[in-house]
Amino acid sequence: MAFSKNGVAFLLMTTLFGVSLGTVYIVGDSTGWRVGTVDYNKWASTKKFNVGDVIVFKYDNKLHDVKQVTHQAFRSCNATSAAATYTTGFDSITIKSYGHFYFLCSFPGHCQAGQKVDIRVIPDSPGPSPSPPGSSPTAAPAPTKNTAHSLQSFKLWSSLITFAIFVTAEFAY
Ligand SMILES: [Cu+2]
Repeated sequence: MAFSKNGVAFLLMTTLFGVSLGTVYIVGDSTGWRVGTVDYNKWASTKKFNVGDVIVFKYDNKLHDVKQVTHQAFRSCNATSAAATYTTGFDSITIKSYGHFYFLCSFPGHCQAGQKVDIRVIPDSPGPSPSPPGSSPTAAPAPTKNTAHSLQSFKLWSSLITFAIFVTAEFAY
């Protein structure tokens, strides 16, 4: 009985921790932010971004940069009126709201060659989605649960600590 109680608490805490910590995504995973090597659209399509997650751009800042732009500028690879510019070579951007976040490299030709990424952040559960009869089915990309190796160990670690605390607390009685 004590175990199942612990189990429930463990799951609960893990969930809470998981939500509050968010996930860290390194754009392009081990390759990072480069030109001509990673299909960033494909990369992003395998992820389920949430508010609180952290997007990390890792790159050689002599060769690349990161600019946040509008959808239109993203499509045309126009970096002249960027909303934000990052140039450290290791830029962490925390997602603070839902929506699309468009990033590109402003070095000549890089965006055109595919160094651009659309970070799409949508709520976890669609909720009571009002789908009017006869409406065209929304072509939502299949949420492939490929949660990547993007610092998953971080989450695991916090879960283990939580579990340890619970075990300790149980023994204290
Ligand atoms: Cu570049």
